[in-house]
Amino acid sequence: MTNAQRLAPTPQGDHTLVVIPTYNEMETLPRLLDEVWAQLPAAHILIVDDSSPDGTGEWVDERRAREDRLFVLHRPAKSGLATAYVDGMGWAIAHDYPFILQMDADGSHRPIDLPKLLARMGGPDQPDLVIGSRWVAGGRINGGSAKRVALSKAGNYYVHLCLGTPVRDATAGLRVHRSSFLASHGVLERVATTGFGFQVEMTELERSLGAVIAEVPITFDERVAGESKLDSSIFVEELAMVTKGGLSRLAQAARSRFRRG
Ligand SMILES: Nc1nc2c(ncn2[C@@H]2O[C@H](COP(=O)(O)OP(=O)(O)OP(=O)(O)O)[C@@H](O)[C@H]2O)c(=O)[nH]1
Ligand SMILES: [Mg+2]
Repeated sequence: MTNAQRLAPTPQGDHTLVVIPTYNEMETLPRLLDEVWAQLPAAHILIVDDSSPDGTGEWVDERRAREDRLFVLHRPAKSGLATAYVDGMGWAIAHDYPFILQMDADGSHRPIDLPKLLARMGGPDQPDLVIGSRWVAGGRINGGSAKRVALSKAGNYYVHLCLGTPVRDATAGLRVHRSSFLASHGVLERVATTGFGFQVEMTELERSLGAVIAEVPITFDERVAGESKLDSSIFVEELAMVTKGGLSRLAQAARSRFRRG
């Protein structure tokens, strides 16, 4: 066991890199960083910015000049949430952070929930993945339109039906990953999605590779400002991926029934 594997996260954020992908999040990011550090003063934060036209990346460069807990990956063009996370998590592993906390920049994920996620990561069952869940007891969506609630519920039901994923919120975007698990199983190299299907794909990859998964309740707030980057092509990609996974599960079950005779 390496040193990094023996370390436990602390509720202050020691040994933890918070990865935040951004595309035009100037309205929310400055306040968010202060709120994250108010909860996790020891955490480092990595922003993965895709040359946001609103200047988010330049703002991060300026803030970095007087903040040694802040890092940035500048990418030349908008390339999707999935590759932003893959690049950010790869950076975390390369820089020896034992725990990677992923969160959105738009105010949907409450910094006040973060110590709870890290505390769970340090639990006796040593989870490899902790999901901030809207759909376990105590979790909820605050101010969500009926459409948002229905989409999240239906999405999770469909994921469960097709893939059998045994978690309540497989589409959640607030999570903590154990770096040693991601690195030793080459999880990031296996990611195929480009958009929001990423959350479901990561859950399925980690589960199928034997990860111990825990869920803790969180309150998810509707985006507080700025514009959504979620469009229908991303939704279609996720739907296609889950359906394909479901069909291959059915085919596998049929093959093993056939073999048993
Ligand atoms: N670097 C990068 N970040 C992205 C990209 N697309 C989305 N993001 C960021 O990923 C996070 C989640 O995106 P959102 O647009 O909030 O997606 P959502 O939460 O499903 O949709 P909303 O209803 O608008 O909240 C935000 O911090 C975005 O700025 C991208 O292509 N590149
Ligand atoms: Mg959002």
